[in-house]
Amino acid sequence: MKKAWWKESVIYQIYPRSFCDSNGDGIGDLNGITSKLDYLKELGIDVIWLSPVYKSPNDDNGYDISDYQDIMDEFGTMEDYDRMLAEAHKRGIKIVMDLVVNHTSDEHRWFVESRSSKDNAKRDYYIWKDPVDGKEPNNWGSCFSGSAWEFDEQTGMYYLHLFSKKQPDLNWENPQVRKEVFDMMTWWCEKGIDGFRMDVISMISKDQSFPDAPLNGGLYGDSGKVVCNGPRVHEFLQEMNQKVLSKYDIMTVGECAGVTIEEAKKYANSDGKELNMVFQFEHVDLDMGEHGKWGDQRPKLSQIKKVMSKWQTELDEVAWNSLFWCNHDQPRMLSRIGNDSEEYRERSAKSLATCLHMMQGTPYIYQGEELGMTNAPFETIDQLRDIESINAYYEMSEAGIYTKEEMMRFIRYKGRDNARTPVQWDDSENAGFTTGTPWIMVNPNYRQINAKEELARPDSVFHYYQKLIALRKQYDIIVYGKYQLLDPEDEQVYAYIRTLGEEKLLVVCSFVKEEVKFDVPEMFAGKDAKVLISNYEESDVMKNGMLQPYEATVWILKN
Ligand code: TEU
Ligand code: CA
Repeated sequence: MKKAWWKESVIYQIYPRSFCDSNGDGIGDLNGITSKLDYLKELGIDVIWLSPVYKSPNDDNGYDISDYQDIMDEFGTMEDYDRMLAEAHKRGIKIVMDLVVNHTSDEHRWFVESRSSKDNAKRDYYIWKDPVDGKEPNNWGSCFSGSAWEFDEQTGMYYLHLFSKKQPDLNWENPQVRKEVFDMMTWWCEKGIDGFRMDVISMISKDQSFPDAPLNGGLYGDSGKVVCNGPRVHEFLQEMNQKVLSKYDIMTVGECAGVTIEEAKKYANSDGKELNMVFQFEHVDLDMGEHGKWGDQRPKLSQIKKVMSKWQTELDEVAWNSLFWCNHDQPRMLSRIGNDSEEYRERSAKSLATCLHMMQGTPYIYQGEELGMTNAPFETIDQLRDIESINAYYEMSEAGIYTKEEMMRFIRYKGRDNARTPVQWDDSENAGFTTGTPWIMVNPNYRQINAKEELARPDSVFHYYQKLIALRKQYDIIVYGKYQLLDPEDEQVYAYIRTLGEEKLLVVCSFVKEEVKFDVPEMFAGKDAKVLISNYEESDVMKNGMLQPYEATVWILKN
């Protein structure tokens, strides 16, 4: 397999609003990030993926961009940005920017012009349609509730917005739009950034017949089903690759909602014509309810294993996987499929981490995951900040699909704000995140769970992550080895083998609080396998085949 720096890197995602506030206004900012670079260096990560920091009216926390070449007021200035980039590079840390080009903000000057008249030169930068029988052009729903079409009085036409109505979709069919986007990307590359994470890049090419979408139990058509992996998406990405990406030594990861294995082999093919890797979402979409995202049924471990293993084996040698449990759109995995109780939180966090970080692909850590941060106990709707949760709460309850109480329960389990509570730095007021009033509540468990405490204790979750990251750099087998799942039907233990040449790795992670039996595979039984890492001081597995609660242990065997 071809080696590459981005295959051997560990990436850390920063959601700037919630990371660290340097000036007491309650909002995380760039200088806050700069002040924590030494912390990240100590953790050992190689790359930061920075969620959007561009100018934005913040309808969707920066994913609605009004100027791609300027910095959001609350986050600081371009000078602050340049300093952060330089300080990161000084420490050998790379920075990957979030590229949000499926849509802009409705306050972007392109849209302001586009909506001004039917014959404006930028009219065709966005997707405008006449009403059909006085109504929306088709049944598409927005990912943030309601119709995906907004009627604009001024010209009597609808524009498309797959997300909020303040996020109009760009018209990628227009070569001028593509040129603007590519020029903007080049500008950032010339500045010296190290790559792009591409927001909903699988949605940029729309079927020009704009067909209705299946209803799937919703009030509107499930537009995701018809806009993902559209007819020209690969053509557009190949053009982007030729005109921009191929000219720089950068990494790219496409956020590809609705991606299948077959599609991923195109997006992230090792021939390098499009992107380096994709984010797929099958493993975090297993707990979808009857009406899409909202529900609180935990997925079964066997389902998770099936999905993860499919991606591990099918992309092997053809494309490259990204590995993640958490991001700013997902609840904390520790609360979702792990155990966040006081008694088992740490073991469970380490078990989840081991399970993911020993796989083939590039691992992503979401801020606070390395501290074992958990979901937050949101009780009332006014504690929430996320447009997705707030809109869904009202839409679902008003339509009589779920009660408000049910929606609050689902939001507590799955809402995006779980990931967006401030990073817990220490046990002082507001977890040391800000000296002011935080823009979103701090998780009250910060007195127990915080970076200061984690850094001081050698057996903490933080130090465990540090070790996992270091191991990946020491052992090629962790990065490149072949993956083979053991016991697919077992609902308690996730175990697999990695192989590279003569070397073998055995990864065994318990997902339960009971002691459970594990059958050591023959190739390891009675052999002189060395423990690489474990969340217990001693493992009994090789002695009597018993796993302790949430035990995770990895053995290496060199023939
Ligand atoms: O997310 C795309 C996306 O598919 C989400 O709407 C996802 O379905 C949802 O968050 C799951 O709860 C990206 C960004 O990651 C997200 O933060 C933005 O809100 C969205 O695009 C629009 O830019
Ligand atoms: Ca601030």
